[in-house]
Amino acid sequence: MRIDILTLFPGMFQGPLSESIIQRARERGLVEIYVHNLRDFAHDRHGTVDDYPYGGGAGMVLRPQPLFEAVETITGGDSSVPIILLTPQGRLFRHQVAQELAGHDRLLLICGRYEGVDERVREHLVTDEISIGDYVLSGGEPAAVVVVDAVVRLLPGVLGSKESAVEDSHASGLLEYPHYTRPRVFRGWPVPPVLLSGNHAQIARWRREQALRRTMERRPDLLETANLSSEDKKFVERVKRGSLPSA
Ligand code: J9T
Repeated sequence: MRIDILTLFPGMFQGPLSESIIQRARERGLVEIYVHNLRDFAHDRHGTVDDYPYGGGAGMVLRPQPLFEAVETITGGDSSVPIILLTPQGRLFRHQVAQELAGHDRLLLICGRYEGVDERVREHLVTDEISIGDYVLSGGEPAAVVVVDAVVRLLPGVLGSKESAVEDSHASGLLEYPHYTRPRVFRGWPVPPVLLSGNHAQIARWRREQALRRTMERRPDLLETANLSSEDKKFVERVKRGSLPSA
């Protein structure tokens, strides 16, 4: 996959996209990431990319010209490349959206500024608008990093079998079960004995039940759309009726 990022602050990507799993994926040629400075597409010497809002008001608005020309140059007119604006007004970024984006050969992410982007960019240039949650950021850059990370880890070959994305929280539609490592007892707090039992069927069942309980408690909305077996559903009903002790 190739990902292009259009931003006024290329420096904000240097650290986050050059470490850990993303860096490893880049080194192995599984993803190419190019960060472009929007100012390079301005026409004047000062690299002006914003202007005052018509009708008045606070803040500046990103002008359409640099954005249109940058996108046209970067895509070379290929209309199959999704042009994604990161904005609090976009559709909510969830696992399903990450999966959908991971299915494309290329993505172009545009980082907007908090003040705004000329509406003609939304209407005639952008093909998708994504929000990473119900809060405002100073710019779309941190949101672009979130999208790149979530998408890259879904690309074939990026994760090894041990870190497989299939088992990730949200891939299953449920929150993850609790994890423990050594020591067996830390400051008097023991690891649940079932995990030391060596009984793999019992461990798998305990983990599933923990994931179900945790999702019920913290994100009951996820339970509505999760893929539940008839055994899962029976367990959820028993917990709801209070016929099981709390974990
Ligand atoms: C300027 O961009 C934002 O404030 C932004 C972008 C994507 N998601 C958000 N929740 C905010």
